[in-house]
Amino acid sequence: MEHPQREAKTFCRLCGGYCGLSYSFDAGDRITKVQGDRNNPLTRGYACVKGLTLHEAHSSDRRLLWPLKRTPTGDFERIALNQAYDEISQRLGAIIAARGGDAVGCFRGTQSYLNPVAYALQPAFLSAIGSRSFFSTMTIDQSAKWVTARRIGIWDAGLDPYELSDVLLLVGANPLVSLATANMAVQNPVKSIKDAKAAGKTLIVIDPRRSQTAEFADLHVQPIPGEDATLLAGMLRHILAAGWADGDFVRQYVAGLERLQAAVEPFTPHYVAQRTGVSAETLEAAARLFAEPYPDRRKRGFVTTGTGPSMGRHSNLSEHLVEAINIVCGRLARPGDPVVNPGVAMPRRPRRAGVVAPFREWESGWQDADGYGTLFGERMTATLPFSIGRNTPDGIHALIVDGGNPVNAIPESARVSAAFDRLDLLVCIEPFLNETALKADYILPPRMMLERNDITSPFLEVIFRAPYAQYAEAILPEPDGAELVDDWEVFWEFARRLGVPLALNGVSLDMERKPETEDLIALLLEGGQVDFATIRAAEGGQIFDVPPLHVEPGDGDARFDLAPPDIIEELQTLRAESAANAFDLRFAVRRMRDVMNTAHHHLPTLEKRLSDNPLWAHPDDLASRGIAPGDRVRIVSANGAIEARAEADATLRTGVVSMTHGWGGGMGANVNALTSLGARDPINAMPVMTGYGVRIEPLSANFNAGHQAGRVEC
Ligand SMILES: Nc1nc2c(c(=O)[nH]1)N[C@H]1C(S)=C(S)[C@@H](COP(=O)(O)OP(=O)(O)OC[C@H]3O[C@@H](n4cnc5c(=O)[nH]c(N)nc54)[C@H](O)[C@@H]3O)O[C@H]1N2
Ligand SMILES: Nc1nc2c(c(=O)[nH]1)N[C@H]1C(S)=C(S)[C@@H](COP(=O)(O)OP(=O)(O)OC[C@H]3O[C@@H](n4cnc5c(=O)[nH]c(N)nc54)[C@H](O)[C@@H]3O)O[C@H]1N2
Ligand code: SF4
Ligand SMILES: [Mo]
Repeated sequence: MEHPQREAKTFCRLCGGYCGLSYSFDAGDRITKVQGDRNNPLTRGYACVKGLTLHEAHSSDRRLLWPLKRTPTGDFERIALNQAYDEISQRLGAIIAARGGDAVGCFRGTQSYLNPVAYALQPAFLSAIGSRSFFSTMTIDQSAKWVTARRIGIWDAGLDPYELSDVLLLVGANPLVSLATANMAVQNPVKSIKDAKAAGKTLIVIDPRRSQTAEFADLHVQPIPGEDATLLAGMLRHILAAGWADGDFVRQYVAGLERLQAAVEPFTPHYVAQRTGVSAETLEAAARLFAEPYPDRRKRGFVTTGTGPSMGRHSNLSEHLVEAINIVCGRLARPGDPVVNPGVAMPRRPRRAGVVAPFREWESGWQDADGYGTLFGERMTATLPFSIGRNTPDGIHALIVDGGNPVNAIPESARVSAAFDRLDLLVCIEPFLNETALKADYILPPRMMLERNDITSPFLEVIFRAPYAQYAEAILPEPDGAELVDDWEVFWEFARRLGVPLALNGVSLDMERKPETEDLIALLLEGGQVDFATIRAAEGGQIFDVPPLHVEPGDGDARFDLAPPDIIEELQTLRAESAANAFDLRFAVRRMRDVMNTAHHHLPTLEKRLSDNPLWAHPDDLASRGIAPGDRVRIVSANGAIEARAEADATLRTGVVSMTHGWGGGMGANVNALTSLGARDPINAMPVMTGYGVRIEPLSANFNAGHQAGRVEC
């Protein structure tokens, strides 16, 4: 037996699971074992295959190891890092001089969210050059939550604490796979959900598919995808009609309930059943389980959502109705409730049981040439393909992409791809030649996570249901001969050359001598509840002993606005529209456990497990079309067509097919060839990625011989 010579603890930062990892190395410093760290107090030994194969990404023979510059012939050639910084800065300077700061944009992809220093410096750099052109994946994800927070108002103390909840209603969220559901314990998802069940929590899941999470549900409601707004309107109607609202709460904190009640009135159980495929009895049962008060005490627990409703039509209306149900049922944290995570790295802040008044920044603030404004300081990602290259003040001419692959990820790939070709300058901070990097003028490959000193993000620490943080030192050396960057350093180098100052956490950075990452992390944590040295010393992560915090009574008389005119109007539109569909099937989004969006599909271990993204369909839907599992099929939407391998999935509702996004860069097919930027929401430009109509056609064996699923444009 080989005895490990070195053990090291770190954590995976691919997703918000933040799984603690434990690495063993032999005497030659080769990795001998990777496992979830059983001693990690929060993640308790869990890690998925993505985390357990992280090191393969670091040593991948596809990894880019030095800066690349596009040549006039379209190839890439190596360029020295400082030369790249000089050239890019010079070009950025010229674009800013000619067109103003807004012409330079930055796109934050998923792999820079959990890199806190880069996360902070991206917007800091943009504001230093006078640009408002900050884009992130949030606005092609669940920005309905942002729209709703602003439109309905925010309860400062948040939803009912998960720990005190009797009932959880999940709409289109699958934390067992995604580890991404707000306000819930998602670390070590199987253990967490079993703990929740053991604690007596009732789980209701609304999902067109019997998802891994729905397997644990007390009630699984299986609607037609894309109809969440209709279903939720029907549920709210039922709750109000049954008298299950929290009258005292509503009287004190709510405006507009009567108008909203009138507007949901036409969503009768019969109408909802016809349109969503959910029977009146099931809708009633779900509403009762969630909302009916106990005889002796208040029922607690909340509705929360994932990408299912946020990617369908009327996504902002769906989210509004979700929050309206929470508000009407009074499912918000009350004075005296514990704040289970008062924070570790961030300053202590009181939580108040009160409303932060609605505020429509997209109407009152800056707007682009199409009338789209900003949300929480960001422009809308699905406007990017329209703004790129145009000669209006909102035009984007240079873009820095950090840890993302927008050419694949933004709907309607053909339009997005053409737009990116119009950029004067595209810079990607990216370790692999993804579809976006292939269009870049410069690619700056980053140190990957196991090569960086890093901390669980202070900005996102609220996701932990305990005052937890972990710091990890780099555990792998950089590959021999590599010339890599720290994501944050790119922004510092540009700012220095452009002669603009950068600030972090209110402190001006030294723009002459480059700071160390450690210094910047320390700066981020200034004012936090636990000092950096203490967090750093707690190897392997710790739940810190911060003084308990409880929700305080609120002050002020702000109210939630349940019935703003645009919501009432959208309910009328929804009710009037025809659910008729030119296609016989509906497409549903879904994620796979083994891959994170577009990243890392080609790693050896993952490639052995998954070679493509299949088209999942109910066995009956395959059989009735003469398709056998394994056959290749063409999937056709109103906007395009792709090919894929059919796979039978009896967990799906019949009439629904499902496929995972993020593929198509050499393996599998990109579902964004099916989607469109045509119909986008007027506030957040959210396109439709679920619930749209498709048909599937068998492909003849002949036609298909030897094909990997490629993208086919219609
Ligand atoms: N049709 C459809 N489209 C969708 C979705 C959908 O459900 N359906 N989902 C949407 C959602 S929710 C999202 S969040 C977006 C995702 O959109 P993006 O964030 O644009 O896509 P990712 O694949 O997550 O991009 C991560 C990139 O980071 C790179 N990377 C890996 N490690 C590092 C690192 O250490 N440093 C840096 N700098 N980069 C690294 C990876 O190689 C990869 O290219 O896609 C959206 N698009
Ligand atoms: N393994 C893994 N984990 C991830 C990611 C990944 O790619 N892989 N991506 C990360 C990212 S970027 C994000 S945003 C989160 C997302 O986190 P989640 O939103 O939890 O993502 P999913 O696991 O796709 O769960 C969405 C569920 O919605 C259902 N659904 C589809 N259409 C509809 C609909 O119209 N209505 C309803 N009610 N349900 C519907 C699907 O069947 C699916 O079970 O996950 C993160 N975590
Ligand atoms: S990708 Fe897997 S291992 Fe990494 S944090 Fe997420 S769940 Fe954990
Ligand atoms: Mo996402």
